[in-house]
Amino acid sequence: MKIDILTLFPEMYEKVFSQSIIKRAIEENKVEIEIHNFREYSKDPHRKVDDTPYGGGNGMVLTCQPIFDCVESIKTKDSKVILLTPDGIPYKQEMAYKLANEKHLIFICGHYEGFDERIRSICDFEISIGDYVLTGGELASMVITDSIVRLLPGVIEEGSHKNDSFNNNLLDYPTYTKPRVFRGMEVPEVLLSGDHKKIEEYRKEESIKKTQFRRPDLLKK
Ligand code: 6GU
Repeated sequence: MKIDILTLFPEMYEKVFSQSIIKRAIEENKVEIEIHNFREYSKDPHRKVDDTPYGGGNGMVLTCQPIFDCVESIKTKDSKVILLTPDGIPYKQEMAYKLANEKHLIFICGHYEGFDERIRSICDFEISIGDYVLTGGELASMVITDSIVRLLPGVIEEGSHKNDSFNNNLLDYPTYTKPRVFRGMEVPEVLLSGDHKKIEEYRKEESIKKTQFRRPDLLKK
């Protein structure tokens, strides 16, 4: 998979994508991630990328030209162009699975007060990562990229995401490791029993109980 990210703040990505599982996925060519500073595409003599809004109002608005030219220079027939905005479709694990099946994703990070409405015309869809407002799409693009890359074949053990929270609309069951007793807190007996059928039943029950208690909204789906 190839992921291109259009941003005015490329340095934000350096540390995030050079650690741990994402770093390894890149090194093993499971994913290629390229960060583009769309300011470099600006035809303005001062490399301007924003301007004041028609009709008045606060702040600056990202202009069409640099973003259109940047997208057009990297887009192919296999690309999905995604705008990151609080107005977008709420991002869920289900969408992470769908995006993980694409060949090429292009993320556009808005910033400042907003972007020219006509930028939406070059996008296949728009995503929001939650009901709050960020200063820009950069953090959202990192969150979404992380959630997709871990699902790509061979990046982490298949079993580790088979039981992820949100699969089947259930939260994760509790897990324990050594020691058996820590500060008086014991590992549930069933997990030491070696009875795999019983363990599976216990985990399923705990998953359902936890979801009922913490996220009853998930069970209604
Ligand atoms: Cl994708 N962008 C911005 N700027 N704010 C957000 C968001 C995205 N998702 C939630 N809030």
